Amino acid sequence: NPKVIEPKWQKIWNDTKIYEATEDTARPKRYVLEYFPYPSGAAMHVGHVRNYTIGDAVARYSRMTGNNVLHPMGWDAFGLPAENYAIKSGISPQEAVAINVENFKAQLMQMGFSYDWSREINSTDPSYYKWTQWFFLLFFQKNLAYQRESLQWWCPHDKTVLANEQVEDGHCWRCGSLVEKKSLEQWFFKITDYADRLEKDLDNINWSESIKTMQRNWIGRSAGAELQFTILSSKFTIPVFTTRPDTLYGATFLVLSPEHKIFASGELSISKEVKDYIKQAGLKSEIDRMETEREKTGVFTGAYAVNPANGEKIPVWVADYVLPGYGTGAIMAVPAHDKRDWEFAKKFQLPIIHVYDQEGADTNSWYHGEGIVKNSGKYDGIATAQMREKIVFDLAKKKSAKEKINYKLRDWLISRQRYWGAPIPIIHCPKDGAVPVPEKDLPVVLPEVKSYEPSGDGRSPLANVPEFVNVKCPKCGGPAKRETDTMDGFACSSWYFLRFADPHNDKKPFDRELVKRWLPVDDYIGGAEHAVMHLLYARFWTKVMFDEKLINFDEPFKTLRNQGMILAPDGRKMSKSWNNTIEPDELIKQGYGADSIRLMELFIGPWNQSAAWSVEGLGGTYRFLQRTWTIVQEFLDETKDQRSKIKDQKTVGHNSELEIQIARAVHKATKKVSQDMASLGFNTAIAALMECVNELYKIKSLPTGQAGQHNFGLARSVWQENLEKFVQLLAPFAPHITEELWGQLGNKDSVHLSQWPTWDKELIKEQLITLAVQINGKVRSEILVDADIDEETATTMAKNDDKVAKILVGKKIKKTVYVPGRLISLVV
Ligand code: ANZ
Repeated sequence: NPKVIEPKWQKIWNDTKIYEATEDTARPKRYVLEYFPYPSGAAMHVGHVRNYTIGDAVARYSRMTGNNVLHPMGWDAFGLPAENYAIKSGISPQEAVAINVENFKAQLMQMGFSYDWSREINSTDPSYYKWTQWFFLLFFQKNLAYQRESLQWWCPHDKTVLANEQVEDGHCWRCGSLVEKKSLEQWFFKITDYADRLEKDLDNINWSESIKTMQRNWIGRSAGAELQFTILSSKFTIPVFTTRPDTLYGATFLVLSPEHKIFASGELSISKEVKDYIKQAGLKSEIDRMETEREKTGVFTGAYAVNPANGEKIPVWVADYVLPGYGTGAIMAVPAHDKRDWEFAKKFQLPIIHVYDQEGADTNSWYHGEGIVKNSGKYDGIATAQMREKIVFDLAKKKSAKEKINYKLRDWLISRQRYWGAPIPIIHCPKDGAVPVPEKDLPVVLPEVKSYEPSGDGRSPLANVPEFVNVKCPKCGGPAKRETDTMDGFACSSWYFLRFADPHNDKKPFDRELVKRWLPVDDYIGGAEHAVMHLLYARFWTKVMFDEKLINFDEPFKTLRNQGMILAPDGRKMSKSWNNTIEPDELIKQGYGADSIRLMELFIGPWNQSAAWSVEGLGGTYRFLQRTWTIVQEFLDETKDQRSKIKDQKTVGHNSELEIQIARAVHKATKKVSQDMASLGFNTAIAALMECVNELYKIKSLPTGQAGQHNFGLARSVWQENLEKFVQLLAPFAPHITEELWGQLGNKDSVHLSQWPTWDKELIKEQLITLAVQINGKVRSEILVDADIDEETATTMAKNDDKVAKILVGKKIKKTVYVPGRLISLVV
């Protein structure tokens, strides 16, 4: 009865603290981590549970195979939802988070996850965010945090700026509102300084290719050249970034972005038409401007530039398809080989010169790719790839070209004009500028406020708290004002995995030695939705800390495992709005128990693929546990007079066919489960355990000579030993029932701290089975093979069989079908 045994064991585990990572360094360490959750008010559903169940199975298996396991849990609790909830309900975010954490923790507890709760952390606790602020100051001192006025994505609904990563298709990632641009003084982390390493080091980590590709695309490394164009009758030169310097002779005009600094410099006398164009371009979203199908617009600036290759005079235009944030914000336009430039040239009747030939390409249109250079003076006749190197090399001598790597990655905007975040520890002094809060004054604690409503003018609600704002400058002692922006929640989650190694340290963010002992994280388990946010930011912080010698590794997560999603039974994503969520609380109330839910989470399909939840499936895992329970009870019952003797009796070899059969069934399962765990093959491991129980049921009922009796009495100690092993194999998946059975079988210590069973190769090798061999649907022969033979070997053996070989002479096999354990069918 799960309702009885599950809470009982949860309490005992909690009291005896068996899941705490220990100081013992004799065993190898293993750090298993699931993303620390956002404790929202909504209940956890079975989709969330899958993530934790996978992590827990890995942690438990690692523990039983001799590792000192760190498996911690904490709360990523800053952010907009708590604050919006506070605005609506009048409960402070502090209170709302406390309630949600309690609920969430109870939900995790009732699932029996093996967390080391002594290391619980909460990102909104001043003892935690003190160190988030400390890291901010470290970034500031290293010139990796800076403030700049810039046009920012602004969510008019949430009244805050958003990072690039938080704008999806022009909409706020959280509330879905159409975002706008607003010019504000903002804080940035200089992640671009690390772009090359963030890209290169992806090669050294064991992550899925799809996540690596997403990061690579996001970082957007692009190798090319920067070329200098001088503006006629001016001292100004305009650098352009191009990936195709080989097309320089085809550059028939320059295009500047409307935001280009030359327009504000006063170097050019600009017409009203240009001024107006610049003004209206600023109102368009970048997404619109990047839209390739859009009608091109632009205005001639009146200025001319000199092509550095041939000295020709080309016009300078302004157009909004050139973006301010990429490259140099100016391009050389090569209409013959670039679609946007082509459309622009066609519309404004600008010259078009093709500068390479390509087989099959139409010179009445634009084409791209590689070819043989033409119309390019002394370079004619060489390949474009060669041209790229030559032209840059030649122009470099005149200082009008250099090789250049560009990245799409932008600096990370981390300031938020909201209340519920870690305050940025900076004081603005009219005399000294931005002054860091001295370390001894950290944390800068969030003051209690009356209203959490953002002011809407781009300032956080903290700006309305004079006691908070008005301070003395730490440098000169004069009157100064505190920064009122708070940090993006992703700052807190960029280092939490380090804090778990030393969660209560009040002198430092963590002790270097402790971090060295536990990190990097061995298995990081979570969904793919964090690909270009958390997973990129955490890598960046780790590299900064590595450079600061705070830690001895520069990648935080060795192996990343992205689990597949659990869909609702209707095949749709589980969501409150569809009203199709399934919560474990409800299933537990119905009597299924956490163990059968956990089994279902893992048995439902390969761990990294999506699957729809099924109520029947849950019935299946529940029945499997009932059968497991029953067979052990029968055994205990029928041997109750000899319990103490059985437990002490060591089995030496196997003396009867019955003993061999019992042991073989369990050893076979031991091998399968152990091997599957290495590749997270939970579903196949559980299938093997189900099969094993079926076999044990068959074996126990083999005739014993005594009517109505099982044969437990004929092989007591072998039954004892193998039922114990079986219980151990099931323990990582169904921790409660196994703990109970383990105790009933006479063990004093927890099954979860027991040593993972081994298997006897000889014992399972001997097991041979007969496979039927069919040719065109007719059974032609039988072959004797190893029970766990793979398809390829089985097919080869079938073909080599004398009878089969004779029939196959001169025939071609069109198809083979292999039914494991039963037959091989050949179609000729
Ligand atoms: C000349 C040229 C000729 C180009 C040609 C392409 C093809 P990726 O690969 O994405 O890095 N570009 C540069 N800066 C830009 C900006 N701020 N806004 C819009 N476009 C910009 O692309 C680099 C190419 O994108 C550059 O190479 C430039 O056009 C354009 F046959 O220069 B190219």
